[in-house]
Amino acid sequence: MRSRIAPAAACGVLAATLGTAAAHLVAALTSPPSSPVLAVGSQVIDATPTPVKEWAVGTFGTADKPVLIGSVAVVTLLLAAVAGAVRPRSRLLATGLLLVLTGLAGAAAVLRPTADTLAWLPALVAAVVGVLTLDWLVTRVVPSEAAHGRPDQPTRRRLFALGGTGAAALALGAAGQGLISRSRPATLALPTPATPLPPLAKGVDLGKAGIAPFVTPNREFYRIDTALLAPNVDPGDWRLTIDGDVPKGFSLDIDELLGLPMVERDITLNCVSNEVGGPLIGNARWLGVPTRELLARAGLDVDPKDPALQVLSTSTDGMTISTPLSALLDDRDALVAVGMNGTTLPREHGFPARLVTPGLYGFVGATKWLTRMTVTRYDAASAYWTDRDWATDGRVHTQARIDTPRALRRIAPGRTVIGGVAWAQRRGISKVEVRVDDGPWQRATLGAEADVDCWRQWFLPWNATPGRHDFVARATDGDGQLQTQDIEAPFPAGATGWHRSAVTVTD
Ligand SMILES: Nc1nc2c(c(=O)[nH]1)N[C@H]1C(S)=C(S)[C@@H](COP(=O)(O)O)O[C@H]1N2
Ligand SMILES: [Mo]
Repeated sequence: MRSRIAPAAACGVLAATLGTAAAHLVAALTSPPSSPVLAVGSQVIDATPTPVKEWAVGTFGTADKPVLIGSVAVVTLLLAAVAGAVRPRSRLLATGLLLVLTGLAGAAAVLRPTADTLAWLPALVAAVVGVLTLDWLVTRVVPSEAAHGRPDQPTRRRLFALGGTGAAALALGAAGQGLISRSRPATLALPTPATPLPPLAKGVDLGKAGIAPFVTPNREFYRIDTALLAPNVDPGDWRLTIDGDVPKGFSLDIDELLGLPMVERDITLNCVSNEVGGPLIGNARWLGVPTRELLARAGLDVDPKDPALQVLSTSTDGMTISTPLSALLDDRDALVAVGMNGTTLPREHGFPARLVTPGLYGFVGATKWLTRMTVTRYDAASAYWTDRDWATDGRVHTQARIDTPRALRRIAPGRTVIGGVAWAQRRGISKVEVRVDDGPWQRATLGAEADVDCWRQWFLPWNATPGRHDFVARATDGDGQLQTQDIEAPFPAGATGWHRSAVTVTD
């Protein structure tokens, strides 16, 4: 009896894998987010309690998504193994278990905020393929009980059935994934800005090795969002709607948006989940239309400073983000951006259009794949992160980060620099100080200021002597306010505290 359980469990795992792979391919052709993998993964993301999510982002960073999908896969395959293991005893029980699993995947897909009419189809495919494959595999692979009198397949045939199923799953899954991840070629011709920015002053980038470059290349720009699959928006189908408590709501297609006067702005964007010293920050030159202009066109006639008012923005993947209305109306030039460092927005960063709001963390001002901006009251509608207890006031805290020497590295003795970046969007940076070991605070040299909304590079020449050394850096903002030493975790309003680092100098 014992010898039947392992092969039967293997049949369960392979049947579920083939079913899931077939469903992934069907989803790629009909409704990609409804793939069982993506739909279940997205539901898990939305249902994950904030502390667990923070732990995952803190521990795995941008790899949080592969880790999530891997965990969901492990749980699913364990249950599939159970379904396989009981199959020789009870076909009803095994089939029932597979139907429950695929039924949950179907429910996950249908309940997504962006579900379309075919959302149920991939799960149905998974169910049919999974059940039929399990039936087929079990008769070929699992030794029969003597009473049944069926001659067993030779081992070679059994392995062939299992291997063939695995190979078919791999092929279908890879085909589906290939189709899903293939981006539409960006066919947007970016307009030239009506108000261009001059090229960056040379002094903004000090050119010191190891310090984050002043302009973050698009491919290195951090990516944070809840989308397992970055939406692949067809600009031809895309519209931006401005509505809510405005007299003249309107909507624009992509050509109309691109036809509006565009401005360029250098803005540093960072994530509220960034730990002190963390990597979730980047600086880019954005091209877009000031939100102020779009809201004015809607005939907005409210007190522009009323703190009870928000713009609830919505993305094509169903994300909702609350931004204070005042931040989208004042002179900071929050943008509906279509360009990033001279190209259209990369798919991962919100193609074809996103919000960028200087001075606010991304979760309250940087909606990607933007499609709707609704003027409303904070007490009338709540956004995704608000529902998960994050702060509504997402103003960026002043921070200095030590980029070089890299923490915990061994370096050679001699003349080097301690350096990094510091930011306090809207206020600017006036000073960065560094303390080595128990020495005095020393004032670092700053890169030129491009804009109060951009980070500044800084460095301090340092003669590295053998031994272990500790560094602390702290910034003072443009209003003369020293960065707080109080240590706060990212949740709920952004991390604070001074960045500390250490290296060992060896001779
Ligand atoms: N549609 C959508 N937009 C989003 C998010 C999201 O999850 N979905 N995350 C926000 C958060 S938390 C941040 S920090 C920024 C990150 O933008 P980036 O990935 O381009 O760096 O996007 C914001 N916009
Ligand atoms: Mo974020």
